[in-house]
Amino acid sequence: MSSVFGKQVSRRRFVQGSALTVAAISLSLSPLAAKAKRNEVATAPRGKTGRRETLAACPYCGVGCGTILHIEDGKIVGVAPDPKHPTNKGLQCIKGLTANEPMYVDRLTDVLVRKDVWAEWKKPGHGDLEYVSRTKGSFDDDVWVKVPYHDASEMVSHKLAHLYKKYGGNSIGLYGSGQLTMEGQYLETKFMKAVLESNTQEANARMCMTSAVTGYIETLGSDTPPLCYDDIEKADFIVHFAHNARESHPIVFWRAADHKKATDIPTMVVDPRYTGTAQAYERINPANSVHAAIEPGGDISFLNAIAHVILTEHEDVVAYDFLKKHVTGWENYIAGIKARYSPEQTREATGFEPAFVRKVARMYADATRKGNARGEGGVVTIWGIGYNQSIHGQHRVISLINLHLLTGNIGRPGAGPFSMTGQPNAMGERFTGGLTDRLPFNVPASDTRMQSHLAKVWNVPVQRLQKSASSLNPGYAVGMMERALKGEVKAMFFIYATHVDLPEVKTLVRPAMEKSFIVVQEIYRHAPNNLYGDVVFPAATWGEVGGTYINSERRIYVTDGGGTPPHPNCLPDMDIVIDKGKEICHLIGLPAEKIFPYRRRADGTYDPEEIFREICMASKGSDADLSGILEVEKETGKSPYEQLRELRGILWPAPTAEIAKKGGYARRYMGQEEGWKDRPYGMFRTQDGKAHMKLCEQDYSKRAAILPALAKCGVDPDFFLIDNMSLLEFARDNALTPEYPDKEYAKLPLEQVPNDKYPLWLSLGVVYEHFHTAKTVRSPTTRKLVPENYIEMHPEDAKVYGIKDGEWIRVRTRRGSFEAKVVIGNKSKVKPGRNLVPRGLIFGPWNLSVADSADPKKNKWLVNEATHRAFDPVSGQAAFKHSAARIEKLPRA
Ligand SMILES: Nc1nc2c(c(=O)[nH]1)N[C@H]1C(S)=C(S)[C@@H](COP(=O)(O)OP(=O)(O)OC[C@H]3O[C@@H](n4cnc5c(=O)[nH]c(N)nc54)[C@H](O)[C@@H]3O)O[C@H]1N2
Ligand SMILES: Nc1nc2c(c(=O)[nH]1)N[C@H]1C(S)=C(S)[C@@H](COP(=O)(O)OP(=O)(O)OC[C@H]3O[C@@H](n4cnc5c(=O)[nH]c(N)nc54)[C@H](O)[C@@H]3O)O[C@H]1N2
Ligand code: SF4
Ligand SMILES: [Mo]
Repeated sequence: MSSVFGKQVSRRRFVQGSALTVAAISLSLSPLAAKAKRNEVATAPRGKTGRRETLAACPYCGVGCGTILHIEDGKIVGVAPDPKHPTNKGLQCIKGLTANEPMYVDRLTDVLVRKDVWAEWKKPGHGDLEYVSRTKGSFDDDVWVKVPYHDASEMVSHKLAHLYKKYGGNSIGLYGSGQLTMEGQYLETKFMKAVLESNTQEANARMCMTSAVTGYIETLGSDTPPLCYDDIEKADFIVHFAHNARESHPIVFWRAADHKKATDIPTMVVDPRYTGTAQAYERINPANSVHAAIEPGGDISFLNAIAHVILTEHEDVVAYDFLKKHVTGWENYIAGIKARYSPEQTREATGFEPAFVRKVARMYADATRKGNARGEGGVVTIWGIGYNQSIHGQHRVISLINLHLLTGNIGRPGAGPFSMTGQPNAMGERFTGGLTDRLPFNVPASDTRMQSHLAKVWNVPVQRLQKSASSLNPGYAVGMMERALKGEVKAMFFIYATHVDLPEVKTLVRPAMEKSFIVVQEIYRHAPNNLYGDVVFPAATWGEVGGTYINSERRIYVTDGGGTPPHPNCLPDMDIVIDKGKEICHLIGLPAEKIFPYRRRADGTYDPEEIFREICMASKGSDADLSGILEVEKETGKSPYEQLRELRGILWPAPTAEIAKKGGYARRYMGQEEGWKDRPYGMFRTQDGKAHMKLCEQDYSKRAAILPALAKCGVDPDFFLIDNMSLLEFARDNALTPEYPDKEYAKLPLEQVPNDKYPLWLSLGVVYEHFHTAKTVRSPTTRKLVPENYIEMHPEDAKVYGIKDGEWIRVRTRRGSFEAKVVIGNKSKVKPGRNLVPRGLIFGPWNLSVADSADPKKNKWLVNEATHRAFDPVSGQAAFKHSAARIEKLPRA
């Protein structure tokens, strides 16, 4: 792939080249891929070799590619794209195609308990039930004892039941995952909110998507991307905000690039970096491809300025009729935009010349006119997670949706605001209520109707859900760590999520984990969570366990586990949660068998499809109604998973049999859910049925007022953001970032920069070849392609600093530092050398954080030592893109 990526490939051949390369890889990986191309998928064993094929969703990004697993004697020997799957149509990227490789290295097969924790438990009366290990920070063999699963599980349940009784369930936290199956996530919510009465339930989705979640809810009333991938091919203008789609969501990018190539539509990439995404569009047609190289953090001003030009120069595309009928808040919005957001007024924040903003606004208006004329198409804005990861993330999302509402680019095919999901099932996490203050089926935990309904379905007194809903977890994921550091959170589960994904690993997260009782579910022996785990349970993983995922377009799809876990100790994550749930129910006097009424199968595991049926049943009547799937089962005898396989996924909601048979709803709002007679809302999902506009402001003039206080994070150990939420609100309301570089020092040689100055923007994100930090770095193919931590730097900056391509440097912020190899330009000898950064900004992947070694004594690439814990006060999302940094040369060559 890398030979195609970022190198000189003709415009014409680029898209074809990408596709052909992928097909070639898939064929070379597995001879059966050719078979798959002929649309034959057998799920039964094939021949004497015990070789068979099963269907699966890719375990990595939120595109949600359909794959076919080739399994031989219990081992997954190849992964091939599913040609029948409507998402990827027979294509996949290198990560998905090699997803089997990391299943067979460094696997954890023993249940591990820290020796001192086990010794304490073995004391008469079980000793101190609040004992936390003194050996944390190391995963050396000699600090552990191997314990039978049920003994370790019993100990954990006793300790948690003790904490529940003494401090209340809210003292127990959980950090879950958008990579876990929906069935597992749903059970976590039942376990945390109904059994433990805890609201301290968080997930890595908090670092990823929640600004999109709260932005959608605030404007449209529901956490729902209202469009689907097919709208890409109907759009007249595709815009990406903080989205390096070519690396992060390659199949979606390839679909958009194919569409551009076929129809010559204009595109815009709004990103401070000249990314591979922006470069590739330009290779297709430079005349209608815009790269808006925005000043970091200036997006709200840019969007407002586009609105200003539309209002003043293209008023014909302002959708006044639609606004009057279906939208509130637009008058105030328009008045504020006209008063404060002309291209001239926003020049400093965006870094753009007014003529450039006018050009872009004209493109937006022209596409809107085309869409209006056809009754289909217009503008599709896709935003990445770089966009959500901001202290004013929710306001960024609202501003983007404002522009769609203003111009009526919503509620019809081929137009709309499209939030890409990061992880394969981050939407499942949201759908099943896997976050603080949320319940399953897209409602807040305070929703009394859903509380009563779920209490009945789950066989728990409604008071338990009331209790968890009224318990507080201020600051969400970061807040959970601050509360743990203060001693309010006493225990935390880590399930399929690593703590190194959080900001301030060294100054916040690890100190918090040292103080708490940590229960880890993991697949790798040398995963960073094990360093701080008191107990570690080995899990079976993707390809070995069954269940469903929801991708970015709301498509629920099934993964059929077919591989054999490396050891009988490795249980599905879902099963470990059920076991804990039942044990704790017994200890605190709840009817375990009624709350978790699931039968074990012959092999001792639980059947995820049984949980999926419960989810469909419980969702009836909600915004996320899936009960049509059960009606189809009644009518036809086809099980829910069979339906998902046959249709290659169903887009939620699917409230009736007829709709479920059609594959669910591709689009939402403005009556697009045809045939849903009991639709529980009007044109939008808000109480009044209208979309809500709100002008979000950006004002840098006040930033000096709060920056000194925010600079205390990670430096002053007594400073907690959960006690200073008004600071975050102020920063949010003025669309600030947690810190700003001391730019006046950016063009000076390193030795002339005073020690307390941080002249550069530091931005951290993803690289194409790796998915997060655990699997692709263990996969030989992808590890070889990008083996080392790197940092992109502008050639002029490098010259001033006396740094050469390929040299190692240390990047330092006020809170911590990491090492990386410098990449200069597209011709760098460091792989991959794909994106170009502007002067004054350095960018690195977070994916290689523990690829050198997770052991703190050796680990030098841990980027989240340097990041800032500040988060959006409503969405809870941290600002991984906006730190201020300085650099130091290292002696290594
Ligand atoms: N290869 C690969 N793909 C992945 C993942 C992975 O680990 N590897 N992870 C998945 C997950 S969970 C996620 S969340 C997504 C992430 O996917 P993306 O959001 O596309 O990726 P990022 O690299 O985090 O950030 C996107 C861009 O935001 C830009 N940016 C930074 N600051 C600003 C700003 O102020 N304004 C604007 N407009 N742009 C800015 C950055 O320069 C960067 O190019 O990828 C998913 N897909
Ligand atoms: N600096 C910086 N930090 C970031 C980001 C960024 O852009 N910059 N992005 C953020 C975003 S968008 C996200 S989504 C998060 C993602 O963060 P995470 O999703 O937490 O990252 P992973 O590296 O995938 O960690 C998954 C963990 O689960 C383990 N695991 C793998 N398979 C299984 C399994 O089947 N069962 C169990 N129990 N465990 C398993 C892995 O070994 C690993 O330890 O990171 C966030 N952190
Ligand atoms: S990582 Fe994303 S784009 Fe690549 S194969 Fe998997 S789902 Fe598809
Ligand atoms: Mo993410």
